[in-house]
This record gives sequence, C-alpha cells and structure tokens, in this order.
Amino acid sequence: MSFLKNLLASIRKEETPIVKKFPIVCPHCFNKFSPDSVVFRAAHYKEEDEEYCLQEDTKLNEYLEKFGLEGSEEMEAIIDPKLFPEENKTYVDDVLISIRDKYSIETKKRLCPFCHNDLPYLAGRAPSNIIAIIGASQVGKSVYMASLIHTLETLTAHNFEAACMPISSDTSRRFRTQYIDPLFAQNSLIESTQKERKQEPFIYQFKFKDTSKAPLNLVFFDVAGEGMVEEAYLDLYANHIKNAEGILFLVDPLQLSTIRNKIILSQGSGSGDFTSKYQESRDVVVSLGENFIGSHEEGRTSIPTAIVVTKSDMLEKLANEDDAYLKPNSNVFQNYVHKGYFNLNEYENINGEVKRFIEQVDLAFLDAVEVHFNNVGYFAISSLGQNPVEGRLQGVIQPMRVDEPFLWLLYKLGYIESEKVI
Ligand SMILES: Nc1nc2c(ncn2[C@@H]2O[C@H](COP(=O)(O)OP(=O)(O)OP(=O)(O)O)[C@@H](O)[C@H]2O)c(=O)[nH]1
Ligand SMILES: [Mg+2]
Ligand SMILES: [Zn+2]
Repeated sequence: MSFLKNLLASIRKEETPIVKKFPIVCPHCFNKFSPDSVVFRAAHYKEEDEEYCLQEDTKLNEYLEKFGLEGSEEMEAIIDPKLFPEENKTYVDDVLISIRDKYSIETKKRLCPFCHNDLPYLAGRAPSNIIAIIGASQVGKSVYMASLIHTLETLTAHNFEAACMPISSDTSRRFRTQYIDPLFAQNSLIESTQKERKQEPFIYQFKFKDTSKAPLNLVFFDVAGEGMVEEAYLDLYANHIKNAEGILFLVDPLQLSTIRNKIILSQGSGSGDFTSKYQESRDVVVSLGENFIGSHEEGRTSIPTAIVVTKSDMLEKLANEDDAYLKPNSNVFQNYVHKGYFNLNEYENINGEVKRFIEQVDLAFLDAVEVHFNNVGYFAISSLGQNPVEGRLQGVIQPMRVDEPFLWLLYKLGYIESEKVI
C-alpha cells in the first residue's frame, strides 16, 4: 500500500514542472514585470557610433531626481533584447540573463525597464518578497532589522536546512558598516534613520538545501519612523509597503502612555535610556490606512502583518511587579527556537498573550489594527536583550524570539511548513 502511495507521489512530483521563472518586482521603483521585459546596459561604448556612445540615461536620471539625488554621468547605451534575435540571448532557468550586442560583446547587466536601475542577479529566478519593517519613530526598527538579519544568517537558516546570504558584496558591506559594526563590534547604537535620505534595500537570498524548494529573495527595508505619518514621505520613500509580501509592524512598550511611567519607575534610577520621542502607534495605522490600505477592498489589507512588541526586556520588571499585564513566567521572556517547522502551539501561546497585553495597554491601537489588517499575528521580541545606557550596550547582545515574527510570515506565505501537537 505504502509502496503504491510512494509511487503515486513520485509520479505526481514529476508531472508538476518546477517553476523556474518568476515575475520581478524592482527593488528600486517597485514596478512588477516579466523577466522577459528587462533591458541591459551595454558592457562597452563606441564614441563614433551614435547608438553605442556614452549618453544621458533619461529614465535613470528621472528616478534619481525624484529622490533629490544627483543625476548620473553619461553612461553606456541601453540594449533592448526585443530588437535582437534569439541566438544573441542566453537563458538560465528560462530567464534571460545576458545578451550579445551588435558588436558581439556580451552584457550581463540587467536593468529594470522602468527606472534603469540594476536588478539583483537572481531577479526572476526566485520569488521576490519585500518585507517592510514599519513603526513609529524610535520603536527599534533599525536595531531589529540588524538583529533579525544577523540571526537569519547565523542561526535560522541553518535550523531550516537553508543558507541566508547577502545578494551582493555591496549589500554585505553596507549592512556591516551601517548596522553590524556599530552594534556588534563597537557596542554602540544606530543613529536615528534620516527622513531626508533614501534608504536602499537590503536584499538577501534564502536558499534551501533541498533543490526542489525555490529559493527566496528577501528585500528588507528600514524606514524613518518620523516619516511614517507624513503623506509626502510615505509616497516617496515608503512606496514598497504597497508591494510588500509581509509587514513587520513594530510597537514600543516604552511609548505606550499607560505603562511608560510604570516601566520607568520599576527600572529605578540610572538604569538606562528611555526614548524621549513619542509617537502613537495608532497614528501610524491611521496614516497607513489613509495612504495605502484605503485603496484595498473594504479598506482592509490581507498582507500578512506581524504586530511586534519590541524591547521585551523592559517588560520583565513590570511583570514581576504587577501580574496584571504579563506573568513573570510568560512566554514573552522565554526564548524559543523554531526548528525545521513553525511550531503552531508556541505561536498560539505568544499570539494570545501579546494580544491580551496590547488589549490592556492600548486598546485603541488594537482596534485600529483589527479594522485595517485581515491577517495579523502578535509577537514580542527583544533585539538586544538589554537596555542600553547612554547609547552604549552593556554586554553581548542576546536577542529574544527575534526570528519568530519573520518565520510566521514565511509560514503564512507558504515557504515553510507548520506543525501542531494536539
Ligand atoms: N531595551 C531595549 N532597547 C532597545 C532595543 N532595541 C532598540 N532599543 C532602543 O531603542 C532605540 C531606537 O532604536 P532604533 O532601532 O534606532 O529605532 P528606529 O525605529 O529605527 O528609529 P527611527 O530610525 O528614528 O525611526 C535604540 O537607540 C535603543 O536605545 C531592545 O531590544 N531593548
Ligand atoms: Mg531607524
Ligand atoms: Zn525599477
């Protein structure tokens, strides 16, 4: 019987062809297009040839101008594959990856046809998943992104029989200098993300050892919290949220007026930094509602959204003092490592506890979330496992449950399995 079952399963596996070609979402302008529509940048120029001389790239300059960035210098010509015969083209996994131009010189530099920015080399060969990290100012977005990517690379990927790697040496360098070095090497923090500066995406590849599973391109975006309630900022710098596959919505317990003073009192004097900036998380939901979600059906979005309470290390003392919010033995304070599959029992516990917690401390926010998001999970994490004092870390970073909200998104998007013990 089981022999027959296995045979049938293997036949079925052979019948369904493995998809190798995926629509591309440009990580710069967020247009979505087929991998057949890319254009290329010539690998050389010919001064005497009008077509192949160095020239102004109007599309790229328009894109740069939009962000107040300086236009680029004259560049090599754009090559449109539609004007070339098939024998000039090279495909890998059904995806066009290079072309020989009229001088028979090959270029592999694929560009977005809309904005003429470079595309990641795996674009079109793996599903592209934009993960938006949003939340009010100083809730811990930048620190969380650093802690999360670091955990994915060093721990989570291994636990799911995969590897997580930056897509290019440029991404790797930027991530190290902007995020990892300050936090992990210099024990200091990350500066508040600037509203006026365009944030470049951090693209990582999550590749399973099992070759029948398609790899994922993860595009992480960190934005300035200050801009989250400004229409002009959202329009220009946070357009990726519209195209996000998953949202990590961060909420800071220190910014909840109902418990802020209690936490400060419970910590005693000289116990570290407290964000002075104060922005209601609910205002962020309202502004997202106005700018993005409003256009979705019934004014709600089905994009899986993890509501993540940050800085859970700060809640520990509060729990000891007053059982009303969180019990000292709460799951929030126990690390849990999902391995091989997403453990739904663990998830249901944390989801229930955190939701009840938010219900008690910020009911208006919870209501705003529930009327805008259809697909929500509640989590609590600590990126650092400690409270910095005067902008400095007091010891080694000990992240708590940082990858759980992200794994929940992967589970919701169908990339990892789940299990439940009844
Ligand atoms: N106790 C504690 N504090 C944290 C943790 N993560 C971040 N913080 C504190 O929160 C501050 C703000 O963190 P950021 O990650 O820079 O906040 P942000 O949301 O990126 O802020 P903007 O860029 O201004 O929007 C840090 O300087 C830390 O003091 C944590 O896990 N525990
Ligand atoms: Mg930031
Ligand atoms: Zn583009």
